[in-house]
Amino acid sequence: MSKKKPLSQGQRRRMRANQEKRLQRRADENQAPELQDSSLGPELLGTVISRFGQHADVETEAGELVRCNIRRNIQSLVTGDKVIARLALEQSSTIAGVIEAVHPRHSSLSRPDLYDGIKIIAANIDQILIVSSVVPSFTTQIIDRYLVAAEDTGISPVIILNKVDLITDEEAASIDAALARYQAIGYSVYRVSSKTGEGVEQIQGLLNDKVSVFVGQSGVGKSSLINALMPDAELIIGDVSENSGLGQHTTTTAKLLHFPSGGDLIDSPGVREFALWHLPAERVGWCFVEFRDYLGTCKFRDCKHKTDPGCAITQAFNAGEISEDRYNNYHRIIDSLDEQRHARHFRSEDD
Ligand SMILES: Nc1nc2c(ncn2[C@@H]2O[C@H](COP(=O)(O)OP(=O)(O)OP(=O)(O)O)[C@@H](O)[C@H]2O)c(=O)[nH]1
Ligand SMILES: [Mg+2]
Ligand SMILES: [Zn+2]
Repeated sequence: MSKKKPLSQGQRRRMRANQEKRLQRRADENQAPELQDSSLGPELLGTVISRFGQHADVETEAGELVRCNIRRNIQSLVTGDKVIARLALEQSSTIAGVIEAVHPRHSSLSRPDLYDGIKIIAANIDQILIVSSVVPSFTTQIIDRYLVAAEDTGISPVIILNKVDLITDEEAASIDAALARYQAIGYSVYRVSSKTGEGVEQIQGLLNDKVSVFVGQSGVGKSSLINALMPDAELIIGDVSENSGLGQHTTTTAKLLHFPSGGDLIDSPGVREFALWHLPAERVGWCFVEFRDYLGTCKFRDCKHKTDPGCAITQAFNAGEISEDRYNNYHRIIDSLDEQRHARHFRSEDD
């Protein structure tokens, strides 16, 4: 196997820009005939199941799945969006309709991306299932980042540890301790194995009548878990690379599936890092739920909750009321906000 030299940021950016141009050109070519009003039927209500560039698969209220073009005036369209669509009266290509408008969202989960700005992962969701596992690696840092995002949007989170069949005796104690810390601050934690089926039934009970999005690092087994919950889903699952130990980014676009006993599941592509620089530092502090009682009681209003004198958060940490792991992860997030904002700033000046 040949080792490729990693691309520089500039190279990646140029590749990406070219790719986007190509995609846009293709979309423009594709769009022509379907957009004429006379060839379209009446307005229908639908749900976006998946989005692919300039197209989206929409499920109509009648349960029909149609691939649609997206009107150019639509700024943002993601899985879970409720839309108004019109179907082509005569189907001349694989594109069977047009999305005309998007209904307001009651919720959305988003993350900032260095290249694309704020990226919305899915819309109209009721519950975020944060999936983690020992393979590729168990890390509370990414769990805490997702918890912050969930608290910020007000969508209730649940923590799921998948692949419990792979936990070694050496790892067990520290993982149990980490999960117990989350339970102590009020989060629900579930342990499952999509391979052996252990714990899967308990997850089933969480999903009825809700729209749940599965998020987490690539390779933790989000798609595998959905397959275990819904054998008909037949989602493609990937390998965890033996070289890098990381997931292969198998799922490339979010997809909505209907759960047999009511409720919807959204599988989402794994991330390597979940950035939060769209949030002000103060908001991040508020999103650490166990900090809330102390916020506003520090001596200085602009307290960084670190070495500042009279810091109520640091006092609570020293008194053992805030865990070291959460305290450290909070500061990691705060430090990264500055770095990532700087990187983005640097990038836009550079363009
Ligand atoms: N041993 C074991 N392996 C599992 C389990 N669940 C998933 N895997 C394996 O983990 C690998 C990754 O699974 P995926 O379901 O593709 O992971 P994902 O989170 O959807 O990854 P992305 O789509 O890249 O975000 C596959 O090789 C699965 O077979 C489990 O409970 N136990
Ligand atoms: Mg997947
Ligand atoms: Zn403070």
